[in-house]
Amino acid sequence: MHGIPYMTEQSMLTLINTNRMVPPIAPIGLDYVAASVRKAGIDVDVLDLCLCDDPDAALRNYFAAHSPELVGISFRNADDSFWPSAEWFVPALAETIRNIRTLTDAPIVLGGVGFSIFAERIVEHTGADFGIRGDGEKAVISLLKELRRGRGFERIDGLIWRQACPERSRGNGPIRSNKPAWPSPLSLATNRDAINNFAYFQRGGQCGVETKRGCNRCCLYCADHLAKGVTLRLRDPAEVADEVESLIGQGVEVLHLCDSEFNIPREHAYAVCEEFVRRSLAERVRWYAYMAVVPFDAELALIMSRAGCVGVDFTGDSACPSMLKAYRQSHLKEDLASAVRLCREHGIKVMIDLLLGGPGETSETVAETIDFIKRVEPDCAGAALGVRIYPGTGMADVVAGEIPLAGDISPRLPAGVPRPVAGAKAETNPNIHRRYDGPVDFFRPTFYISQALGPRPAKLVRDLIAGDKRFFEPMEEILPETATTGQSTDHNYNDNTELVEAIKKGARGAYWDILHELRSS
Ligand code: B12
Repeated sequence: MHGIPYMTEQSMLTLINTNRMVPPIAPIGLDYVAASVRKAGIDVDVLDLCLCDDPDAALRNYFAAHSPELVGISFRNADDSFWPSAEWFVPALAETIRNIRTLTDAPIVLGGVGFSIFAERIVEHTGADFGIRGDGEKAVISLLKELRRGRGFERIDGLIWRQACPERSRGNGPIRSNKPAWPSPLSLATNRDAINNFAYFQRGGQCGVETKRGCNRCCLYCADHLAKGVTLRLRDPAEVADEVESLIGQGVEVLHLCDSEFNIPREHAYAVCEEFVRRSLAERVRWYAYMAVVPFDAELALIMSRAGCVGVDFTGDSACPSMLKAYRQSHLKEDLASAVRLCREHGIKVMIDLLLGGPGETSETVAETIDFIKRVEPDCAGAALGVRIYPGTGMADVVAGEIPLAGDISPRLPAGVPRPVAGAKAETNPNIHRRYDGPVDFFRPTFYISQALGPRPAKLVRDLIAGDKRFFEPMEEILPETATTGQSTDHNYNDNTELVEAIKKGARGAYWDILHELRSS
């Protein structure tokens, strides 16, 4: 628990961070939610299981001394979204909830990005009483009020709840789901003192800040609209800078922005940087961002570097025109080259994230991408293989065979590869990769790898990379004939001990930057 010692007998809300993946990432969502609840005059405790050596003991000790009215659990990653590891975290969440049920009678509400993507399914699967899809700051306050007063759950934005069943104390009827509100403009507390951010900086190498929420793009595979909404909800740049100063005051020297794409919209990114420059923040903090390849220009690159930006991870996806079209990206391969050049000119390190294996990918399109990336020379490139198929995304539609692809991919498939058939069953779809049996269920880690890449797609990609150290390569699937015990070569940050050790020895920064330094030295 952070900040509040074991003194209060009665807290109104207890927030629990369940994400124990290492290197650890600070539960920024809980920080914002706790601040908002406190501002409303409601007592709140934060029990951070990530910073506890023994989470079971921490839970036991905490609930032996406290009787909250509501327990809120943050669930950031439903799975690691990485093939071939495909680790699913929902069973562990269900286990934690079962454990908490033995310690308290308080109702349990879930929230977080991973939760929001699969909200109803997770409530159903784990037996939680409630969930909040989307922003938690206001919704959780409304839930506390309704629990005390009218139980008018249909009034709470984004709430997933079980309709009451008269004969049972807990609502056990059908699961109901309210629409999230996506508040705009977005204003958040800036104190960031509900969790121990400095401990995360020491163990995780960086901390996070949001400059906005939501994304108005419609990339084929992306699930952001489910958790953050489709409208851009901007924060006042001065508020963002205040928050950065709070984190600096806590000893944090490196940040990773938590926007899906910092440069959308460009004007807002520019305004945030201007405010950072006005306050000379670059002298005290350096930061990294995820960005779209466009819009990006010399003026933005210049102000970003003056504002303290030291590294950008671009959503490149591919450098092959037909794949960029299939993924519904608005950039061209030439834009990738320009983005890398601009970063170089302004002293910003650059990573390009690739997404290989999507609908229509062939060995030729992969070769075209890898060859182009080699020529434009970013500091590094993440060659992720396999697209996580999320429900409610274009990928799910593609698999269901319900809508045609943006680009007509069929003619590109080599002879002998079956064409996607409208209405074809997912179970017989040869592009689907998963590690579970039974019906295909996108709730569980399910990936798309174009079967045109053959029986050993990871080997194909690795062969094309041909040992170029700038690339994070996909690990080969662990098949008996291909199993290796060698060191990881990918950029999966799920329980990445290589990173943990480097951070222990003093490395700080975005994980790709730390890994790149390690692997190139
Ligand atoms: C930035 C980011 C990163 C950065 C983090 C940098 C940092 N210092 O924080 C880096 C690059 C390190 C990273 C790593 C990973 N990430 Co990431 N990341 C993101 C990103 C873009 C933002 C997350 C974030 O901080 N949002 C801001 C906070 C404030 O929002 P929030 O957590 O949702 O909280 C709000 C609500 O959810 C709610 N809420 C939160 N908790 C609670 C609790 C209660 C009780 C309530 C009521 C409400 C509530 O209220 C909050 C405020 O409104 C998201 C995508 C996105 N747009 O969200 C992916 C995302 C979360 N990451 C994802 C993944 C998979 C990972 C990795 C596992 C990848 C990997 N295999 O290496 C690792 C995990 C690292 C770890 N240790 O946990 C996935 C998760 C998908 C899934 N299947 O669950 C996402 C959604 C991206 C994606 N679509 O693939 N990530």
